[in-house]
Amino acid sequence: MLPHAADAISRDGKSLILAYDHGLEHGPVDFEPNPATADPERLFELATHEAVTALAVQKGVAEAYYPDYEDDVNLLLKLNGTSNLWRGEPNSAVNCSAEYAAELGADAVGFTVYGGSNHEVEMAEEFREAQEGAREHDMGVVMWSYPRGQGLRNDGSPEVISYGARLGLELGADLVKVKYPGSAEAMGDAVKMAGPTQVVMSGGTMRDDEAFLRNVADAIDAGATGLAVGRNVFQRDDPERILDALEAVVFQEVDPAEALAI
Ligand code: FBP
Repeated sequence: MLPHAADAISRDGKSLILAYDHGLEHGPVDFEPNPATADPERLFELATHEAVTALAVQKGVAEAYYPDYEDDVNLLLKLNGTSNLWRGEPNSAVNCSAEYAAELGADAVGFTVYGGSNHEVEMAEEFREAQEGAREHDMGVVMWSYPRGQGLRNDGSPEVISYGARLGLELGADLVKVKYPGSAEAMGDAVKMAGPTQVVMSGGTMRDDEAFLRNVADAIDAGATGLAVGRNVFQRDDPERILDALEAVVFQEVDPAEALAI
């Protein structure tokens, strides 16, 4: 297989990205189910689990904690992000440059694009700068492709999610992260639209272990290369257990019920 720009944050062509930008995007409320996870150190420790191929964080968290983990954790530095304290048409502030991400030791950069927002044009222009900066520094590019905003009636529909996956290819992402469109068939359509851009599903809120793993298994069967997950792992009382099961489902393609019994 030819090398892929996402290889630095993958294992055998698959990715399990632990997302931990929630302190910015949603605030402390996301740490309430498992208060220990307000401490970024807990997440860096979790990211040393063999299943995890990269940890996605914002600049400030990387500056403070990554120096102690650079040998054990692959860094996916999120370049934009905005708090929940602010209301308005979906948009995201660029908080970090690709150049500074490279200085911090990032293996890849992450960038949210809200296709369909009134701010889509400026976000695509900002993505261009991030993507080209990442290419100069040999870092992978992960797009959080979350179409939403005034122009969209149903941002969770399979058609819109496929369009979001396609934006990843068109704008030059190596990996595009989309919400699960509700079925393996719809995920297969999104994967087709993304072509060589790998598709990973987003984790969503915490719920039943087996139902969650079943969606992951269906997404993999449909051609997705893994997932980027936050709350569905770190909000659990025993996040290591679900990481063990995810490792079996994503990398060994073990059936979810069996993976939970390991
Ligand atoms: P989850 O797995 O917890 O859903 O996290 C994925 C993610 O993309 C995070 O990186 C981000 O903080 C959050 O979802 C944003 O979700 P939303 O924009 O839907 O509130």
